Amino acid sequence: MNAPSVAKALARADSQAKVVRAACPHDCPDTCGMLVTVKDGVAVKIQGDPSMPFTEGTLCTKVAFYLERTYAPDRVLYPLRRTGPKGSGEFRRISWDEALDEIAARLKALAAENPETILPLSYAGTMGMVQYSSMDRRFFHRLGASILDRTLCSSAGKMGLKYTLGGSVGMDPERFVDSKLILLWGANPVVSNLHLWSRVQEAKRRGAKVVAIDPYRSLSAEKCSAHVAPLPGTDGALALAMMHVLVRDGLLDRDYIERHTVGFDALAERLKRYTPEWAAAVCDLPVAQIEALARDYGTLRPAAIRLNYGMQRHAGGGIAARTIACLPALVGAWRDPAGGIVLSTADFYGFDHATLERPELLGGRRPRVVNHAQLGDALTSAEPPVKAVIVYNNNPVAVCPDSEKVIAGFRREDLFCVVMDAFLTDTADYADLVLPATTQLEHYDVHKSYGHLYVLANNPAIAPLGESLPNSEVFRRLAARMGFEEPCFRDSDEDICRQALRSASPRMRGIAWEAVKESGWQRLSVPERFAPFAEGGFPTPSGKCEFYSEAMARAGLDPLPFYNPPAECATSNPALARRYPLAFLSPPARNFLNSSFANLKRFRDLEGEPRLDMHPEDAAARGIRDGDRVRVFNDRGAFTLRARVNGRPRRGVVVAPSVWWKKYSPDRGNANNVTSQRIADLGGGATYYDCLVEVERLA
Ligand SMILES: Nc1nc2c(c(=O)[nH]1)N[C@H]1C(S)=C(S)[C@@H](COP(=O)(O)OP(=O)(O)OC[C@H]3O[C@@H](n4cnc5c(=O)[nH]c(N)nc54)[C@H](O)[C@@H]3O)O[C@H]1N2
Ligand SMILES: Nc1nc2c(c(=O)[nH]1)N[C@H]1C(S)=C(S)[C@@H](COP(=O)(O)OP(=O)(O)OC[C@H]3O[C@@H](n4cnc5c(=O)[nH]c(N)nc54)[C@H](O)[C@@H]3O)O[C@H]1N2
Ligand SMILES: [Mo]
Repeated sequence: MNAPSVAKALARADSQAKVVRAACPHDCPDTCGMLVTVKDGVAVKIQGDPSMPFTEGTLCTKVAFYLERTYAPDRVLYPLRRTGPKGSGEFRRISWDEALDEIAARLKALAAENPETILPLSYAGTMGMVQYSSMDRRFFHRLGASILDRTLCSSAGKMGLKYTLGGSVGMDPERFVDSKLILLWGANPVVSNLHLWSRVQEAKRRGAKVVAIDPYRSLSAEKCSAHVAPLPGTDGALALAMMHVLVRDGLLDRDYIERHTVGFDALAERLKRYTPEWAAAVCDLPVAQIEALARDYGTLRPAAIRLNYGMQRHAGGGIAARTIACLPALVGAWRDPAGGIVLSTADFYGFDHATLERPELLGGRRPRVVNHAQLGDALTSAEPPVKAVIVYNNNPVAVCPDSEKVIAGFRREDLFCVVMDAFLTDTADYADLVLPATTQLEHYDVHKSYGHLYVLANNPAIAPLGESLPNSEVFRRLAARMGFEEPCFRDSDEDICRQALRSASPRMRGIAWEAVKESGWQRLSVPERFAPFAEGGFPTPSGKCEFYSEAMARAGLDPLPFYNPPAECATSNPALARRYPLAFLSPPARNFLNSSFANLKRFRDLEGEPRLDMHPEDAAARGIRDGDRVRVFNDRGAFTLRARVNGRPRRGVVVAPSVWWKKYSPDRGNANNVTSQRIADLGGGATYYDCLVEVERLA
């Protein structure tokens, strides 16, 4: 064909193509609107929805290639039964009937004895309400299975904010464009919150000062106006000293404090001991830097804080998040839509979780609760033992801390293990049965976000590949086999979408499934220039920002902010720190999404290989040169990677961007071979970044 006729043919084909409105399912604050072009039943193009105000037509480097994930050659397309030993990854194809019959029979037998021996293992592989937490929750509630406390990511900080602000609420991320001071506190938006980063850059162009607070010179920190690099886990001390300066120098909004906060006098008294000199020693920062940061925070208006979860993955992470969340009320930053703090916006939504999950199906039973961050212990020493796990939306062998224990659990011959996934993950290798899961292009869902204020719909663009099924359908079919007769087990996915949005919350006014499905997205019913707490109205018991928390006092906790140090550091545990002097961080890698995408060659090639960023002095002291193979180790385990002596981490800190699959890593190890199962001070949260190690050069 000549050029004009090719163009004509394409135009004809284009006219037959349809465009489907979808939502990115990944565990990321941006929850993007997507447009999927489908021709002859095949998805041929994916793009950011240009009409969606937060997405603005752009997708990240990962999801822009989501079609490669959906059509990946290593997709699991049929139910599989393991043929080799646990961990071998050897399987043969079986039918759905064979798989489901066997699962139902095994679960029935266990439930007849004690349903608590059954444990669901799911996390955030997809964030859609249907595939994340609906039919599955109903199923396990009805069964009376052990309850999983999903603490891997955000529980500590979430709890800290709840005590202080009343929930996962905060400033509208879209308003960062108008801020004059932005603190990126334990946040690396270039990597993990791209559409906030574009707002931060715009603010910077308009003259804002942007400060990164991070022990690591991240891709974001290197583009900021200033970089403050405290020791990991010392953020609470830094915030206390900033507050000390604000009070000492009278850089306060007395009127806001008077009207919208509780406990200022007690806080001011408490702060006397937290001088900049004290914090300088704790954080290993110059006193002048702390003074300057506090002065900027007390004088530049409006001031916005983007707090992210990195800083709360420490033993003191909950209290640290609570402490930082006190800052905006002291200076009245909440008065302006472009001032305040945001860790998560999730609690602005009023989705009907009770209807989605049906806790009443427990029928008065109160099954034991298993902390996800302590899965290794649960699988190796819980009483009664865990005898069956159903894994979906989760890759625990790669992502849970203290992997050697986790793997010891998954290796147990007497553990019945089902993994539902689109890929043969590190965890799937230990499964007795693997069930093929659909990707986001193949099922319905409805989404909220923890980084903006829109509801999104996901319409299926294509039919399920192979014999893959949505999670909801697997649990629907299992429920039928188990003889669960409650009508909720027959709800369709669209029924569930409808139920999710049925809500009395005023912010959900005018939002219904049929409309969102059509438009793809809808903003919560809040003003465009939303200043949620300009006039107070915090969702705390007092309705105010609680410097003093009565609820904490009642729970036996210190009701005022205080410094809660990491468990693994020189002051908390000097003997450990002598053996393992380096603080180990394993934050998100740019081209992976937790462990998702890490099986796909494109993204592994972009990341290169597992690497350890080091400070030159720490490297030199160990005879390590750039490019050397090194071993990271502590009492919990060890793994191997390539040293990059690039000065990105501050002295005393080493950083391994994560989460790599073990089977694609040297010696089949990753960061979680050294992380611990210790939980944080609040919310039972995981403490991945509270971890001391030593590093040695490999010959
Ligand atoms: N590309 C990509 N995007 C992601 C993810 C991913 O894996 N890849 N993960 C998603 C998920 S699940 C989440 S929860 C979110 C947010 O995920 P977070 O884990 O909050 O990640 P980041 O925003 O990258 O911020 C982490 C930064 O915190 C720093 N940090 C670590 N410890 C401390 C500390 O003690 N104090 C301070 N001040 N800083 C510290 C790290 O050096 C790092 O630069 O990102 C999501 N987005
Ligand atoms: N060392 C270290 N460990 C970490 C972190 C860290 O920073 N450092 N980050 C932690 C954080 S913040 C988080 S949130 C957790 C994340 O832990 P997880 O939520 O387990 O996230 P992923 O590793 O992405 O694994 C999700 C799996 O779900 C699958 N999946 C996706 N969609 C579906 C679906 O519709 N159905 C089914 N059945 N499966 C699906 C994906 O293919 C993938 O294998 O990891 C934690 N682990
Ligand atoms: Mo997370």
